[in-house]
Amino acid sequence: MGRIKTDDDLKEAMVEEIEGLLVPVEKPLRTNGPVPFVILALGVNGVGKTTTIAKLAKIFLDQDKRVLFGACDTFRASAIEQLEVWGARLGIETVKHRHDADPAAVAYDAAKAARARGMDVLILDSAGRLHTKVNLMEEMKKIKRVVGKELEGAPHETLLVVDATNGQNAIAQAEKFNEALSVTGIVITKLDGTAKGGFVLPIAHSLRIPIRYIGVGEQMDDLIPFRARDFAKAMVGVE
Ligand SMILES: Nc1nc2c(ncn2[C@@H]2O[C@H](COP(=O)(O)OP(=O)(O)O)[C@@H](O)[C@H]2O)c(=O)[nH]1
Ligand SMILES: [Mg+2]
Repeated sequence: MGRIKTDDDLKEAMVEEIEGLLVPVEKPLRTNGPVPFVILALGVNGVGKTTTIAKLAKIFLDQDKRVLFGACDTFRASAIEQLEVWGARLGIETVKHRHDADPAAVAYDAAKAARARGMDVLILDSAGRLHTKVNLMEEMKKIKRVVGKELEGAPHETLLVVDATNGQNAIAQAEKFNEALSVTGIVITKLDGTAKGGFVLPIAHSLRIPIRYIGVGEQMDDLIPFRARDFAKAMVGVE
């Protein structure tokens, strides 16, 4: 500790300490490989799944990839519509069924369509309601099984979306979803507000799930790759 003489020294030491904890989970999402590459977005209601899907799609479109959406949140009619609206803005088609349809059936059709139409990336939205009759985790497992049968190795990314403003609750969500569904990547949304995202430290330390992106707003371009050093600096509050 001899080298810490000023506030700035202390802050830099803290940044380095936190950065060291976060570096192991700084693993960018790579969608090159399996075609179509299938991403299943998971997370409880309101965390920002659908918005994040649109932002991700924008990133892939900018890489000249062909993207398809699957509207597997059939629980609310408005959820299907919301995804379609984003799709229309981006020029992306959405495979959908009726409201209340079996989400796995939508996933199946979307997987088939993605292959038939030569898509590079298929992104599946999903419902996030907990505590209802149909067990959410079982429903998500069924989606995974169905797409896995249709496309080898799919879903290639089981992406959990958590909301930074949920703090400790986000840790519980990560544990629960990971236990049931083997999460392969995390997106942390709403870091444009006052939330500092301190909850990622235990996630990084004990779950060791890669953090792919962070959401910093409600618009299409507000998704940036997770960088351990930048995140640590924001947590400590240094430029
Ligand atoms: N400020 C902010 N709002 C976000 C962010 N991501 C999503 N939202 C907002 O959070 C709300 C819920 O998003 P939505 O995508 O519908 O969540 P879902 O229920 O998980 O699909 C919407 O009002 C979004 O605009 C973010 O990174 N920052
Ligand atoms: Mg949604």
